[in-house]
Amino acid sequence: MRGAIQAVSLLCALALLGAVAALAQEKAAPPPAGGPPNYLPGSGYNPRKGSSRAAHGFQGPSWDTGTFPHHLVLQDFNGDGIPDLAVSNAGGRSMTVLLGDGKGGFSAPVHYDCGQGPSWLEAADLDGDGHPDLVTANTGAASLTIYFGDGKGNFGRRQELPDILSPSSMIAVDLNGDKLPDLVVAQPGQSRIQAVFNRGSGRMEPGPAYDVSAAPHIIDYADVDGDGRPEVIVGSLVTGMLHVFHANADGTLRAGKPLQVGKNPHYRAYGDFNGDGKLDLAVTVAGDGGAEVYLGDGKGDFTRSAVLPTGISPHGIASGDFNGDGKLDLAAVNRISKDLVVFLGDGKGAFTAGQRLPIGEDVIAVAARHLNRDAALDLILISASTNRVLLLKGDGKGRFAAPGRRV
Ligand SMILES: [Ca+2]
Ligand SMILES: [Ca+2]
Ligand SMILES: [Ca+2]
Ligand SMILES: [Ca+2]
Repeated sequence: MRGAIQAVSLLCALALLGAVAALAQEKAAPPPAGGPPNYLPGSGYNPRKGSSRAAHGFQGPSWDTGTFPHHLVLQDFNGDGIPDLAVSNAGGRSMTVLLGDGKGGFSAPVHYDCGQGPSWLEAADLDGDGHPDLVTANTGAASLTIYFGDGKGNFGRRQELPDILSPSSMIAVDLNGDKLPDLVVAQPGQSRIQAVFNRGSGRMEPGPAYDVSAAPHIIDYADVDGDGRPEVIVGSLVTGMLHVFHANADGTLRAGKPLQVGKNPHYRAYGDFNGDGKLDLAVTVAGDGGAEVYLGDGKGDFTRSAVLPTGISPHGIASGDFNGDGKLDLAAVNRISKDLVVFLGDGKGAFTAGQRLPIGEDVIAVAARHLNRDAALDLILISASTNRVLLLKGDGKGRFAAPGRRV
């Protein structure tokens, strides 16, 4: 277990620094051979002092977060039809909420206190009042913090759920078909995932845990076998396995066939990349400096169709049709080479390298959305070296730039 904790703390989330401290003050190990460290000297990020804005980083619209933003969600919090943004700040004890203005910008950031080291957050209507709520997974505090939204963009009432060990990543998904979103948490310190059931009105109750291989990190869900029920998928940083779990009618999970991918898998993007109506996936493999594309057979099996060189230490990845040809494309961000790279899909499962845009910052996550009124998808990035949200506007032809700058 010690090895797993150390590996996670180095390979992925500075977020897990808090967890490491909490878990008997495990001593930090040197970077593993062949694996990328989380941060490099000169990267601008100092886990002890927080970070400072890089002199030559991203020049464009940005919004401040708390220390070490690690994950973002986009959802409409105030019901105006425009996506809003929430970010978990893993280096401290806060989350940041920004309301979209529909012109590609956001309101002034509002910061909310939560438990120590929130490496993750999710948005879901947990209490069933029709308004999205926010949950942070507090790695250092071994807890979840729930904020109930008022539908106007404010998050007032707060509830703590203690004794959720080392939560590093989390999804909100209805496991048992009662239409109430439940939670599933990845627990790298325990090498397992744990369900947290929604018993109504936002009352959350810890459920069973399921073993996975060492250092599970990013968890999400997708209906990979096409039966209309979600599969829960979690990637192991150490083994490179994507563990797939099928949900039973009562909300318990059963392990399906795992998928072996490359080294240190991080974020995934889902979509039908070859147009056969079956869900496919792309995953960043940080230790290999790439992203891998797997085509689904609609029954839960996947075959690798592409290995895409992204850059050094890719984490975030997003899919969308960036050039308007009706075929899904990919964008990935690299933490150590500090850039964004776009791959254009051919609609058959292959991709060609497109734009490579230097950002000059430790960009850790990315999401693709329509943030203004044009037809082109835009990108939101979070920078862990300057603690801010960055905006890149799409030109609809597959390229991105800071607004006001040439694409
Ligand atoms: Ca909104
Ligand atoms: Ca709600
Ligand atoms: Ca497909
Ligand atoms: Ca396309």
